[in-house]
Amino acid sequence: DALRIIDIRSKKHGDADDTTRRDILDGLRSSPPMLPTYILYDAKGLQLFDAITRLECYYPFASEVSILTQYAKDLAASLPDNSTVVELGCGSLAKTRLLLYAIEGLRKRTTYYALDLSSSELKKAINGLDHGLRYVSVVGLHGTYDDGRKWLARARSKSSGPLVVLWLGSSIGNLSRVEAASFLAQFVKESLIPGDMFVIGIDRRNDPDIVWKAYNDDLGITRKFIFNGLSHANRYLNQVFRLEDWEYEGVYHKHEGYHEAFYSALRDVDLRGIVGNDSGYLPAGARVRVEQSWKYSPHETASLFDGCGLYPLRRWTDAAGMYDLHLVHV
Ligand code: AVJ
Repeated sequence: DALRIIDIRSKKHGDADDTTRRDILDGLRSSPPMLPTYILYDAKGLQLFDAITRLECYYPFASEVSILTQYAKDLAASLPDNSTVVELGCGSLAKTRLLLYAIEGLRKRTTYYALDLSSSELKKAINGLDHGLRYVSVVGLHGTYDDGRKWLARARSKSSGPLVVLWLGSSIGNLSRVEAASFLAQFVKESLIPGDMFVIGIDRRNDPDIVWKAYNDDLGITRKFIFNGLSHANRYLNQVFRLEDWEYEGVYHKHEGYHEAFYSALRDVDLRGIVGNDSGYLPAGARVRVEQSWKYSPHETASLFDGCGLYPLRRWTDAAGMYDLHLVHV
């Protein structure tokens, strides 16, 4: 079987680079200053994230793996026959393969579309699947979430089979609660029809110390992952960030329920030349946010789904009760 990867990017090459550059500058000009979270996910970033998932302290991954290990068959059985499954941000496919082989085991004809930002990592991930899949056909989609949503809206109008959107890893946590609700609502409105489903992994509001440790490991892998974002940003900004001017700082806001990752300036940093105004002057101690990881109580999850027209069908939880995999439908 030839490896199929479809390039669905709306912006390519130079245009995509211009957008990234503009997103970075807009972020630095805003107050408080920030960098776009997607800057963390170049090929190197995906590899470092993969290293994070092997850390014992990064429990969301282990929890989701344990849920899929135990319940993949149950989940596969809950999916319709002849469905099209589209995964947002498939990464290394380490977790998804558990579901794909469960679907295969039940002999349910399924087309699986793996969407990700890095085509090289996508190729590796798909190649890494064994060739034992006969009922499940695998196709890569190279693009952003937005590209994926638009592609899905077009696919939806062409096919009448059921669609299942797979969004694992509590990646929904990288959006604020309001953004998460409108992201899901936009999918429901533009790309899905009644009967279509979402499978979403969501991390709970766990013990604050445990959450903090998940993002502040002793080996410094998370630090490397976050710092790689600065190196990635540097490729768009003529190397303006000197890595030695910055430190990684992770803060868990327990009342609001989110972890926040910052670059914190170790000394005064002057980026006015590139930012174009005074907001480019970052005094020692200034923080540039790059990521938020929001956590959900069962009540918050229920109102998230309720608010965007998604109805809960099933929920699978790990033994420690820290993480849920939700099956919801439109
Ligand atoms: C894969 C986006 C869900 O926010 O928990 C892990 C990324 N960042 N450690 C998360 C991440 C730092 C992760 N997501």
